[in-house]
Amino acid sequence: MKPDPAELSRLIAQGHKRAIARAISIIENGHTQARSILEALHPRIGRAHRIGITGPPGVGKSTLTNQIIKYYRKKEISVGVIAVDPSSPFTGGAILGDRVRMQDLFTDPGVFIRSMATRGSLGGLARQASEAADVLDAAGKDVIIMETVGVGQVELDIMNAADTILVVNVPDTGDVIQGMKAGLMEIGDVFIVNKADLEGAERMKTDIQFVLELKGETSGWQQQVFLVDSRKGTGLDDMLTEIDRHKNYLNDAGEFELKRLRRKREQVKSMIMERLGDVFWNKERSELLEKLLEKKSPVEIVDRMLS
Ligand SMILES: Nc1nc2c(ncn2[C@@H]2O[C@H](COP(=O)(O)OP(=O)(O)OP(=O)(O)O)[C@@H](O)[C@H]2O)c(=O)[nH]1
Ligand SMILES: [Mg+2]
Repeated sequence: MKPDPAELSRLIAQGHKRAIARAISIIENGHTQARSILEALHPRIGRAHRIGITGPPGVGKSTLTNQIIKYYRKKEISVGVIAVDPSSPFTGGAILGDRVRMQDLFTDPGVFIRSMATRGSLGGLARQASEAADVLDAAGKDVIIMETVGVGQVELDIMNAADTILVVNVPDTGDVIQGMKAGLMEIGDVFIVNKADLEGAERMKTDIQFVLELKGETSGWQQQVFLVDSRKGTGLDDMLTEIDRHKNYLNDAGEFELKRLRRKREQVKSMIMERLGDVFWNKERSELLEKLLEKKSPVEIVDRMLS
């Protein structure tokens, strides 16, 4: 059955869980239908506060996400979660563990949790995750959490879709400078040393603070480090207050709007690339490519095909 984009969008706007799931699957599978759905949803996109959570594997991002969801739900703020795992070609694995832990939240109509994994090319994943967040935004979720594991380029791209970025570390993450090299120090708005119950947490906090001070303040926002025990829930209040404070800062500084425009700009560019590709690769050109492959270098083929 082909869902009618208009009907699907209507259901999404009502927060219908199955319709949301359906739309995200369509986006994930790269169907051209995704275009009409996103187009129909467009007037409703742009309200949500998008929080990105990133950091090395196993630092407690999902446990923290769980706590953040509970905090917002107590305030009757609705939450959407997208857990992205760029390293796994299948949906499941580590995220299945998250699902079990988050089980009590699945029945809450104010919460929607979805995991996304790469299907082949990593290139499309960041855009798909961003579009999935758009769907949740249109569905009326007040807060959208995007959790992604790792420290690579794809993760940084995914974090581009967030308004507020939390960078999570643990006492034994090792070299803070490593995280700095990976670009995490640059992108983080709020730094968290999770597993504060473990030895060396204070030290880790001081190390990160030191690096942040070295770097200096580059915008109007001074990043701070918070010690948290996500399992017991200690240290969460200060961190959550900081997240809200960052949201207010973005609003006051006009950055919320700038980020929204930046996302839109990237989306347009990406869509143009995609459509140009669709138009370009007709039957004739595809056949010509096959013919040239054996004899010519890539540059020669490109020059010939674009001439
Ligand atoms: N001691 C301690 N353990 C914690 C804390 N927070 C989370 N953990 C444990 O750390 C392990 C990993 O937690 P997750 O929340 O799955 O970590 P994650 O960063 O989401 O992991 P990936 O998504 O696989 O990268 C689990 O066994 C948690 O129970 C904490 O504050 N203290
Ligand atoms: Mg996780």
